[in-house]
Amino acid sequence: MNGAESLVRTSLAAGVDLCLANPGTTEMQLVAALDATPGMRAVLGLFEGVCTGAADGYARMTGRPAAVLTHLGPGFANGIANLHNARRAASPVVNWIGDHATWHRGADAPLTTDIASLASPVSVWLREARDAKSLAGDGAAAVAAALAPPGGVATLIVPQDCAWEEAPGPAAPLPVAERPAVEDARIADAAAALAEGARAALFLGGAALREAPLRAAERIAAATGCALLHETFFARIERGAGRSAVERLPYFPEQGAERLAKLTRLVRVGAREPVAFFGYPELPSRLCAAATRVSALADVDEDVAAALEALAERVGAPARVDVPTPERIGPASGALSVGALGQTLAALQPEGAIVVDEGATSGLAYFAHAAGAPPHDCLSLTGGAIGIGLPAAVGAALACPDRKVIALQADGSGMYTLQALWTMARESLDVTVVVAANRAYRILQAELGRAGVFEPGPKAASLTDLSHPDLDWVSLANGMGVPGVRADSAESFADALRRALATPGPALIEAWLD
Ligand SMILES: Cc1ncc(C[n+]2csc(CCOP(=O)(O)OP(=O)(O)O)c2C)c(N)n1
Repeated sequence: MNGAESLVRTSLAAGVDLCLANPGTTEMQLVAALDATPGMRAVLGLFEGVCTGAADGYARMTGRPAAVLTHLGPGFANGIANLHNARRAASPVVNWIGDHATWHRGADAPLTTDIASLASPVSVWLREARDAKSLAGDGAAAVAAALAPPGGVATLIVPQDCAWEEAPGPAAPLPVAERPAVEDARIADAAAALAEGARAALFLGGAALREAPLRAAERIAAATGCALLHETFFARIERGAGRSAVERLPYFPEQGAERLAKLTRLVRVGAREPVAFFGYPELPSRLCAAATRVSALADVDEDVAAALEALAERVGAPARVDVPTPERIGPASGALSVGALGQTLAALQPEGAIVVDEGATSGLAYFAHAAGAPPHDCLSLTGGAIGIGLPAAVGAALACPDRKVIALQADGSGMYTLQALWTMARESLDVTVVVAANRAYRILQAELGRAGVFEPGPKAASLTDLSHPDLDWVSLANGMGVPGVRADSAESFADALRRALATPGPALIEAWLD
């Protein structure tokens, strides 16, 4: 077999059974190797950012990497923004980037690029294959590196001669590192911190936001009176009725700092210390007050779940606590406001839904309402690079074909990677897309105000407005094979949503906001 086939077979044996691809000439041997390897699924994305965002969504739901196949520096570069989000989500992803044959690089042909310099900022591991014989081993190392806690982006650059030359065969999978256990001193320190009661908080993120560790956190709170907060932008949280309703740290720095102001201790659990999303004049980067002592029970790459269990035991937590479920109110009526949209979506979403929230300013009301919705997962924008929502929904649907995926999608962000709709149609993915059509970069209009621009000039107004022409999401969806419908009242939105949720396959609702 050639090097390409040895790489693909090795990766499949190591648990990678999905390749999200946008290939070119330098990847033709790899493309053929996908066919030569039964069990490896290949899915085409019509823009590389769709492939990388889908790999992120897939990893968040499976804990396993997909392979992303892209074409030299320029193709790969189109996927970087969503790899940045994947990096922030600690999602395992394996990049295979095709490159010119080793001996052709010196010719400086048109697509020649310094791929490593593009890939290194988003990669925890980066290697350039040297020859066909070692390519399989490189592939095994890439998978192990992506899976090393807490998970990351591993990039393998594959010069085309390494793919086409003879290889000895696949390599064996490599062992994957375990999450290290937290030493006892940190459990003891956290227990001492929580003796401060309501003036202490557990700050939860990453692996702590799953059902079991959150339950342990609730037990700890019941025993100590500490507050429970979670990071504003999380990779994945398991929430809804019967599950812990931890409080989300507010986005704006003034509100975040105010929430944290009275704490004497903040104990991080799978989360980094909270900082302001942006720097503003007169505001500090850190959100915690200077007097607040910040410590770690467990860092993002450590065994967060076991640490919480050990802490629960240390503080004598009750064996179980019943968390009150917020009331689930019915669908809204009347005008289709952001609040009505969130209320209606939370009222109708089915049990087990995976909600990809890139709703931006239209997502906050939904998130509050959804605490009372049936148990579900919610994925958010971890790295601030907009354009993850629709691709991540593709990845989540590929990961979990038996669950309904709902993409709550702000219109401006959706336009970055709307090609994902085509992949939803082609792969018959069960995704209901709700486009929050406010026809503006609303958050930037708010940020203009924060910058002291209360009466934007014509240029500032035009650069934050999405009308003239209005986007027609129904036509955009239909043009990519996804049935689309517009709703302009709470009632018509509820009707459209009921229909979409009851019908398998992709559908798009353009929620024309007031
Ligand atoms: C890749 C990338 N490009 C640009 C930005 C800057 N940016 C942040 S929010 C935003 C507009 C968001 O508009 P929309 O998605 O419609 O949500 P809304 O604010 O209207 O709720 C832009 C352009 C960004 N965060 N990431």
